[in-house]
Amino acid sequence: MNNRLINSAMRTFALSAVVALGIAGCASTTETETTEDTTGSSETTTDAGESYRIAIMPKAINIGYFSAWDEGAQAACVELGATCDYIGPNEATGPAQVQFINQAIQEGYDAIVISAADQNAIVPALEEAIAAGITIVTSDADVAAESASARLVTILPSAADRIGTAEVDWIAEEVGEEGSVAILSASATAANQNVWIEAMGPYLEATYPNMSWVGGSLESAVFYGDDDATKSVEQFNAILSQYPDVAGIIAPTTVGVLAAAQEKKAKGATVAVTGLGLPSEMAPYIEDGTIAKVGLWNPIDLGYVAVYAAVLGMQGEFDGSVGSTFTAGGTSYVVIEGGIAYLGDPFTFTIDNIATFKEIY
Ligand code: RAM
Repeated sequence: MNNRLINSAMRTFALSAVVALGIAGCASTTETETTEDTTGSSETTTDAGESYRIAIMPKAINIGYFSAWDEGAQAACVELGATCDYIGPNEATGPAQVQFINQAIQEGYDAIVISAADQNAIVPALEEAIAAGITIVTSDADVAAESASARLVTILPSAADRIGTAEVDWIAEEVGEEGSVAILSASATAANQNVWIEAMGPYLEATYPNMSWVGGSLESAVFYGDDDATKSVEQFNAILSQYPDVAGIIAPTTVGVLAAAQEKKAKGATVAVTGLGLPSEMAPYIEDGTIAKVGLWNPIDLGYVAVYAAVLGMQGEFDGSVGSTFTAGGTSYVVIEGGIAYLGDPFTFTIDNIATFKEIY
């Protein structure tokens, strides 16, 4: 079976899993704006009585992680009767995303749910969208903290320090708490990558006295693969040639960790690799022992919750202010300082549970 078929089979499985878990049916806050059709499904509508049109915008459209994120978004859209289009660039950059934000403005979308490829470059375009009456929710990767007013709320997996420090623990376990470590990141412009990496620096230094960053500092240890498979392989090889003694590589990106696993296997390299990996993509490398452990939250849930926040925001049920709450899939989310709602800590995947997780996302 090729990747496309595998992915599509998984999407079907995961969607039924989401529904089976009882996440459906939570549009109860929509009394004045919800209509029941004869099939019993709910539809949320604009003032003009049309269903909401939402652009679901990944960093880049060809990344498996975002297909899963979109799957959750689409499940929420079905429940809420919204019309959702998955649109975005082929490369994970701010300028490439701006073209799609502008397109969404021109086409009159009601909301954009977006993972920001660039925490700054997309902000003016988001502000134009807001001026045009479009509701913005960031999800997965936010805009810069000082630009928080460019979105209603951000839906993130969990606190940056929890994600960053967990990855340091995973690599420490793999290398026996000894040796130097490099980071194969997605991009210097992505807020999620930056906040996780910032949290890794002091934690490794404080917790593992016999470990260090390659080149002697956190800054020198970070290589960027731009969430592009080819460039990530190049950067993996650049790490090995620049630092032949490197003990471990943390790749906090599904694209980077997959590229690193593939290249590690192809080369027979001994460097330990961990990071944030999609279980369906990483399974072959966990099953054959190339990789011992990676982790990730459920991107399906992340997309699902973000669409709920956007629709409830448009309906005036939720204003994104600190302390405000909203419900999605039977779970209540509270907005904390910075306009952030968190989903939950990452799961970890090893040979003991990969067979189950790879079927879900
Ligand atoms: C990649 C993207 C995404 C990140 C995951 C872990 O797919 O960079 O933003 O959250 O990895």
